[in-house]
Amino acid sequence: MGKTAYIGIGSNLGDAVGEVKRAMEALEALPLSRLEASSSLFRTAPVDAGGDDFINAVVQLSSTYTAHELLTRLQEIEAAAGRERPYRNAPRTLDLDLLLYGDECIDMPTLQVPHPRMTERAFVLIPLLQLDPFVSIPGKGPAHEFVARVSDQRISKISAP
Ligand code: PH2
Ligand code: MG
Ligand code: MG
Repeated sequence: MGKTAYIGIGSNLGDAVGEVKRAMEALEALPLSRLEASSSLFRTAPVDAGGDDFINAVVQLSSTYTAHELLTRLQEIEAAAGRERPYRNAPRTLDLDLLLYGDECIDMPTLQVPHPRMTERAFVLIPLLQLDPFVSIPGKGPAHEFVARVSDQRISKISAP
């Protein structure tokens, strides 16, 4: 059923572990989607951002939403978690990013897929590759080819598997 979506989850404000786990439950509860897999939770150093370490994870959904509909659902879950946007890359209770949506390439002001910075971020690549070591990024190539370039970014697994 539907397209394979990968969603990046991040939090570095408040109960970050709890926020990420609750976000996974909210994503599991979405209609028109099925949660196929969840990565481990990782503790990661902030990249181009201030504040505390982040907790990051990636989930795989199978979804029959359009990409924009799914984006709206993600924004609703962020808002329900009390997400505020005082300035760019401010510490956040919850950030949900649509990383990949099947083989779609979307470049609109409201939505860019694949996520334009995902190949530069260990906190996206490492959990993503845990879910699918062979995943390919449309227009860019196999995700694993980018890992060596982010080896200076601190990331450590904090939960099973
Ligand atoms: N998100 C950002 C900017 N920097 N750094 C880490 N470690 N994790 C994130 O989720 C993150 C970030 C913008 O959304
Ligand atoms: Mg983000
Ligand atoms: Mg975001």
